[in-house]
Amino acid sequence: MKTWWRDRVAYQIYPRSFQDTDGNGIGDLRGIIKRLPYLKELGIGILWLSPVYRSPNDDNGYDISDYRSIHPDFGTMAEMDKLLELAAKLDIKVIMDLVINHTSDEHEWFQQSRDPESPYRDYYIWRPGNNGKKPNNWTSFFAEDCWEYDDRSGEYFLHLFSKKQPDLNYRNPKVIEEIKDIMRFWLEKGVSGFRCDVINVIFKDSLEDGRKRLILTGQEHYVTCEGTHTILRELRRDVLSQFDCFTVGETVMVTPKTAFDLSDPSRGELDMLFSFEHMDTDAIIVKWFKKRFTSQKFCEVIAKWQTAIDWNANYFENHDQPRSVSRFGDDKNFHDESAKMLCVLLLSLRGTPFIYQGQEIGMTNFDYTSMDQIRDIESLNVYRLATRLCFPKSYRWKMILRSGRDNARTPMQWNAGKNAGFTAGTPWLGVNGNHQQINVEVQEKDPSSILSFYKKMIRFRNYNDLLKSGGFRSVAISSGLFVFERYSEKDKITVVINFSGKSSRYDASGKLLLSTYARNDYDGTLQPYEAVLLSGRNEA
Ligand code: ISL
Repeated sequence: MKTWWRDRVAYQIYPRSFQDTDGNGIGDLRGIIKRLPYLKELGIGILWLSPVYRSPNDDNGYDISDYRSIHPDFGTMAEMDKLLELAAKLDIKVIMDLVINHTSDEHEWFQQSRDPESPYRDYYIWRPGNNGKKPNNWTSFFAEDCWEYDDRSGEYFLHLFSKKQPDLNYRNPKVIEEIKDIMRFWLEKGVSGFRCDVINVIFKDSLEDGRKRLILTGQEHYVTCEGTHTILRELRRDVLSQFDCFTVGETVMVTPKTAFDLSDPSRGELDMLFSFEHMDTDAIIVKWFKKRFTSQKFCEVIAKWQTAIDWNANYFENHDQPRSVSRFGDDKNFHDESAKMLCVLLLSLRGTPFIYQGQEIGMTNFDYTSMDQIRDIESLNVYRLATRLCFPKSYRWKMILRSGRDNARTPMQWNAGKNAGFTAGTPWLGVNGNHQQINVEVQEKDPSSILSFYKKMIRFRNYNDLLKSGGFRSVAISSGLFVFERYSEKDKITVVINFSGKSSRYDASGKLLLSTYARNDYDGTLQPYEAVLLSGRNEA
C-alpha cells in the first residue's frame, strides 16, 4: 500500500479556536469548510481535527460523551460529511482525534457502569478503597490524584486525567470491540486515519502503588506496556489494515527504544509518533518549571530522534504547548526571522511535518494579564495546587504565562478587525492584541511575510524528493548553530541554521536553493536566525 502520509504536510486544527461562522464565539465545521481553500493554497495535504465529538467540555472535547455525534457547538454530522467531501475534492486527507484512554463521565457507558450490576461495570476501572484510603498512590496528569469515589457505586474509579475523564478498562475485550466499531464508523465515512490521544498509556499492567515521584507517581505501571502493544496490533489487524489510512500516536514519556517498537512497520502498531523529548528540553522535570532554552540541547535531541527512528511525526507546536516563536525563537527582536527559521527546520527534517494553526503566521503566546482570562483545566488545577503550596502569586502567574496551554488556544488571527475575524460574537477565549499586526490578511499581501515563506517552503518540500524521503545526517551542532544533510545516493541538501539572534559564519559549499533572507548566493555568512538550503553531490 502506498504510504502517502509520508509525502504530505499536515496541519492541526483546534476547531474551537479556528473560525466561527454562527457568532456563538466557538469555531465550527462551517468555519473549517470556509477555510479549506486557504489550507489548499498553503500546500497542506493532511488535516488533523482536534475532537469535534459530543462532549461536556471539561477538557475541551478530550472528554467524549458520544463518539458518533458532532458537538452542536461545532455543527452537525451533515456538515462533517460535507467537510469530508470538500476536503477530498481538494485532495486533503482528514484525520480525527481518537481519544480512547478515557471517555467523559457523561458517556452512556460510564453512566451505566456506576451500577455494580451493569454489564458496563467492567468498561472502567473500579476498585474499593484501601482501608479508608484510595486504592493506590498514583497521581494524575492534571495535578490531582487519580481516584474518584462514586457514592452510587461505593467504589473508586481511575482517571489519569480529570475526574470527568474516567479511564477505560482495556482488560475487557468488549471495550476493544467497541473501539473497533467506532474506528470503522469514521473510516467508512471517509476519514483517513487517527491521531491517537495518549495511546501508550491505555493498558494498565497493574494497580500496585507506584514509586513516589514529583509527577505522575504510578507511571511505571502503565507507560507503553506489553498490553498496549498487543491492542495496537489487534486494531491494525482487525480495522486499520482494511482501509487506506494511517495513525499517528501521541505517546507520552517515550524513549527512542520504546518509540522504535511502537512505530516499527514490521510490527504493525502505529505509523508514526509524536514524541516529547525535544519539547521537554526547556523544562526542569516538569514543564511548569522552565529553564533557559538552549538551541544546542534542542537540536541535539532532534538529531538523536532523527537517527533513532526511521519515521516520526515532527512538530514544534500543538494545542497543549506554548507557541514556538515565543519559546524557541525571539518574538520580540526577531519575530519574523525566527519564525521563518523554525519553518525551515521543521520542514527539512525527515518525517511528516505537522503545523499547528497560526504557526504559519507566527502567532505568539497570549498577552493576558490575569488568571480570570484562563480557561484551560490543566492551568486552573496547577494554579490552585501552586497556591496551596504557597508559591508566591507572581511566580504562579509566571508558570501559567510560560507553560499554560491557553497560549496556543487563542483564536486564529485572520485579520486586523474585531476579534481578529474569528467571530462576530464574544470569543470563548480572548484574542491576542497583536492580531492587528500578526494576521493572515496582512501576510497574504506581503511576499516577504512568514505566511508567504511557509507557502514557499511547503511547496518546495512537496516537490522535493530529498526533503520528503532522503536520509538524515547531522553535521554540526553547537551553541546557536545546527547543520544537517538530507541525502540520497547521489545528491544532498545541506541545511544550515543560525539558531541565534547574532550574525554568524559557517562555511559550506553548494548551490543556494532557498534562504529565509533575500539573497542570491551563499558566502558563509548568516544573518540573525537565518536558515539556508544548499544543494550538492553526496560525497560522504
Ligand atoms: O498538556 C500536556 C503538557 O503538559 C500533557 O501533559 C498532556 O496532557 C498530554 O500530552 C496528553 O495530551 C492529550 O490528552 C489529554 C488532553 O488534555 C490533551 O489536550 C491531549 O493532547 C487528555 O485527553
